[in-house]
Amino acid sequence: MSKPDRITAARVIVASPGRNYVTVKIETASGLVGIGDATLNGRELAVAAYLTEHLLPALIGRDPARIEDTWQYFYRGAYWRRGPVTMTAIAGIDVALWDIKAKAAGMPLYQLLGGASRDRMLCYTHADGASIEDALDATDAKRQQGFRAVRIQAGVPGLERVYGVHGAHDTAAGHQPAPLEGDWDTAAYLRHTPGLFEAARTRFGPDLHLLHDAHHRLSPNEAAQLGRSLEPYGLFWVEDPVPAEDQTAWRRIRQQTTTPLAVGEVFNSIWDAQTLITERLIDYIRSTIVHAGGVTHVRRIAELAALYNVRTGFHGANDLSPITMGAALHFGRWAPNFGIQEYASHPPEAAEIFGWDWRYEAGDLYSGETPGHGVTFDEAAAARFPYERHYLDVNRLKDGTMWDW
Ligand code: EZ4
Ligand code: CO
Repeated sequence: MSKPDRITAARVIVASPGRNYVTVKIETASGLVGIGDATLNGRELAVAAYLTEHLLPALIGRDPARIEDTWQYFYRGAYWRRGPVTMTAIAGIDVALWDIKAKAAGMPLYQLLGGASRDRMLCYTHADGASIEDALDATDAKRQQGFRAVRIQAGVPGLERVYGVHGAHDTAAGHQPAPLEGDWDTAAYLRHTPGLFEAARTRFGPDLHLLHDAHHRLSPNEAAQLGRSLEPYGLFWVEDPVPAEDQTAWRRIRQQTTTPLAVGEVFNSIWDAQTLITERLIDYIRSTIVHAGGVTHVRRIAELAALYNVRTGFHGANDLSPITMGAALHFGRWAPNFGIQEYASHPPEAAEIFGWDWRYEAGDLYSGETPGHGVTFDEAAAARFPYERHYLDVNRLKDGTMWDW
């Protein structure tokens, strides 16, 4: 066996090309460079500090090929384990190390994972509008771009600022002082939403895959009502109907509706989904590489899911950097239980600091063939886009009660 390589430098770069992205860059003695995404939307600097102060110093001198041991060192080796900050930081390192290993092997990442199960990955994108008509016009525009699966969100009469319709965050330049606030009324939402999907089916016919994100706002019984009321329209899935940490709540939803269910974008560990998967309470697991400990840990989640006939439906909003999309597409190319990949395009300025070889075509995403995960990072260009504090919104009921966003 040849002499092991050695990690000589590791740093974290926070840049805001249209929105904040946290990038881990690792260099080795043999001259290899790997990059990983460690973006945690609205909490970016917490992950950057966790990396800079607590993980990266201990990485120097280690053999980059020992990905599993490095993962265990930072997960099992930590008394305070799990949580979104920790697992996103570990993911940034893990993906950079997979990038290095694949480059050292001269292979695209999917080959290291076990080779292709498919060459294209079905994706879904977002369409939204303040009214049902606007939301359906937006859906039609996506359909004309070739999308075969669309997540539709519409404004609810009487509500001023609804998730998915009115922008996820304030886009004004400079530091945002505090989160924007949305308003919420579950009864109004439950009355309005079936009409949205009835109109979508009427207008677009049976073939278009329709998805919807309830964004954690309902009780289990309300979620069951939503699922039942949408059954006539044959949705691909309803996502996050209830707050995601309450795994046993899903037993009631599952018993009451056949509408397919997806959850997991806020999970950071296999333990968050253990009951959901092993009791077959969901159809799609959405945990993805950046927030759930990297390729090394998400592979465990996907393998467990495969045993129980649960498929992947990875989170792919544009606050996950192009690196995560690159890695996710290699993963999806391999995963035997791949289901669908979320795809929302990145801000145009992101292309000034990231380069990628993955691509969208006619409703599908394709991974590239470049050795590694196929995404590059220009550190000098990143310096032109300094960090700006941005929050995700918060949400309140009409009477002012703090609610789930
Ligand atoms: O709210 O990525 O399905 N997608 C989503 C996203 C999430 C954001 C959080 O950073 O729910 O819009
Ligand atoms: Co979501």
